[in-house]
Amino acid sequence: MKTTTRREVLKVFGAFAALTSAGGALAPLARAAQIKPDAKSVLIVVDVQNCFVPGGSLAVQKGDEVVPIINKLAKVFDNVVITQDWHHPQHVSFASQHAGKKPFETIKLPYGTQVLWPDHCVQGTDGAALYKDLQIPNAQLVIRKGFRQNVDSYSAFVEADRKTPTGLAGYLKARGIKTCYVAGLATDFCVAWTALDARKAGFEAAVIEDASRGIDLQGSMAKAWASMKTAGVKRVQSADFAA
Ligand code: VGL
Ligand code: ZN
Repeated sequence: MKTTTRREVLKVFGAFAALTSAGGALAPLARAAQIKPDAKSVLIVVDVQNCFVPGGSLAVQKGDEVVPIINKLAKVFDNVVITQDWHHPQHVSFASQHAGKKPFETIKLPYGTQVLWPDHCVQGTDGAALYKDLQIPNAQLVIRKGFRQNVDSYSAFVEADRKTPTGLAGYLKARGIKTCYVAGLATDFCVAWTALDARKAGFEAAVIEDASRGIDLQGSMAKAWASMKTAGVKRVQSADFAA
């Protein structure tokens, strides 16, 4: 009986690697698998605002790194929607509104557990403005969320009471959109909730991982990716998109 030596196995593996690497014979196949957004796809750019980038009041680590990636991605989409976290000055999600409470602790509200945050994205302030380097002139809608004093909204589709729609699903459906690509800040909060609610509203959904950054509060990053996987949210990279 002929036994396959380690050397032979390595040789075969090496040949396959050469074929599939850039420029190899199979490279065109790999390229064909790339995502080409069409008229039925939308890029949802979540909360790329001053408060969430380094130096902001609720800074997401390396949050600014998503900006050049998103600017480039937005150019290949026919449809781009931008979200803005947009809170009442005494918003219920602010730790400052709850005596004895500190940021990142939780409280119970009528609609469930609420994480308390530092004051951020107060309506009309510089902190709530879109980050200056975000350049998406072709964006067609800016949707603001979390503007009611007593209800938060991580999701761009439904407020934290899980009942009140923002209108985004209706807008996208009326425009014939089938697939939502979600990117921005923060992966484990507003990006994840938006992608999960996109699925609930009947859209295909994917999160562009390297075009997003997370807060990662007590395992929230792993939890978010797990729930997204269960819900059928795809996990893609900016390099998967045809340039
Ligand atoms: C966000 C916490 C509080 C987000 C917004 O954009 O992910 N996180 N408000
Ligand atoms: Zn917020």
